[in-house]
Amino acid sequence: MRRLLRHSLIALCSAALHEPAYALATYEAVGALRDTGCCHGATGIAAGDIDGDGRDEIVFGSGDSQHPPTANHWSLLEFDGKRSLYQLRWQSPPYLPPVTSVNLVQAGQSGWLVLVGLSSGEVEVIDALTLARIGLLPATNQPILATAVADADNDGAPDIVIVTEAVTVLYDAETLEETARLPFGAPLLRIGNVDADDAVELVYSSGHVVEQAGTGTTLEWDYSNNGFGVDIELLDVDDDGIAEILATKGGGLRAFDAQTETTQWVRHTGKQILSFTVRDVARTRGPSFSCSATGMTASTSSTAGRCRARLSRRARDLDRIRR
Ligand SMILES: [Ca+2]
Ligand SMILES: [Ca+2]
Ligand SMILES: [Ca+2]
Ligand SMILES: [Ca+2]
Repeated sequence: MRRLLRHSLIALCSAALHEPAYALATYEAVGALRDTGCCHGATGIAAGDIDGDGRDEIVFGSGDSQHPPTANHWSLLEFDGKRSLYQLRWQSPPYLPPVTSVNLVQAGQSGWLVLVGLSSGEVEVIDALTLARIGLLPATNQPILATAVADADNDGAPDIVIVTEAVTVLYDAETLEETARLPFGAPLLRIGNVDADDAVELVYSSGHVVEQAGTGTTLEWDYSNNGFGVDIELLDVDDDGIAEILATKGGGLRAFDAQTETTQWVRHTGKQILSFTVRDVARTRGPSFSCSATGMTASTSSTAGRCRARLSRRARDLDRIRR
């Protein structure tokens, strides 16, 4: 808990990262939005310096998967230094089947990729720099819930990881060849080292901790009777060199130790936690823990000013939790 106390608790105005959410609010505030969809960022928002100019670009999906007609495209924003705001650089044509997950990832020599997960279970792989479609991964026939790039099978090479409610599929990030299929799925997956062995684990919000070594799959901890929570992140909160599993459920925030298979601590916020991330948003020396306790997505309609005001109010709410 020491690290949590050392860094301030900071509220975010989006389920995604602070800066992209803020930039998206700025972008919408100037009225530059030309699409008529809704819920911008609802199917994913991610940032990265795609063109290497020192400034992040932002990729986000639009629409709400509960209302498929509107969940049908994604957009790329680029910073306009002259006007000091983000501008729409590109917007996809409408998709059918609808988009369910959008992510921007860095995949070794492949550079920056946009992964567009569809309700059909396919994932489009797009070169983020040229916007050319370079592959279509027929992962499953279930909606894509999440995507990631990490060395999930511990062979030293990056993998594209595709997650649905019931299955996880790994692809070689260079060749786009399928390399493994795991019988685990969940709304949310995090990948990191959460125990004493050097391998990274796949940590599912459903409560499964899985180690993949090549094509061999080992279930290392089954907490699925309870599940870790709605939203999970991995962070070494006790400075022992091994990440804990941080999870939110209702108004509670829990830290799980996968090595001892125990709950390390519980915090009750007294409010419904709707979004949560771990990020050095305060530019402190290490990662901060951040969450939104009252729930609002700035990327839908808020102006930058309103976003700031809500941020500060939430920061006070969370400061009370800290004490
Ligand atoms: Ca850039
Ligand atoms: Ca690998
Ligand atoms: Ca490990
Ligand atoms: Ca630890």
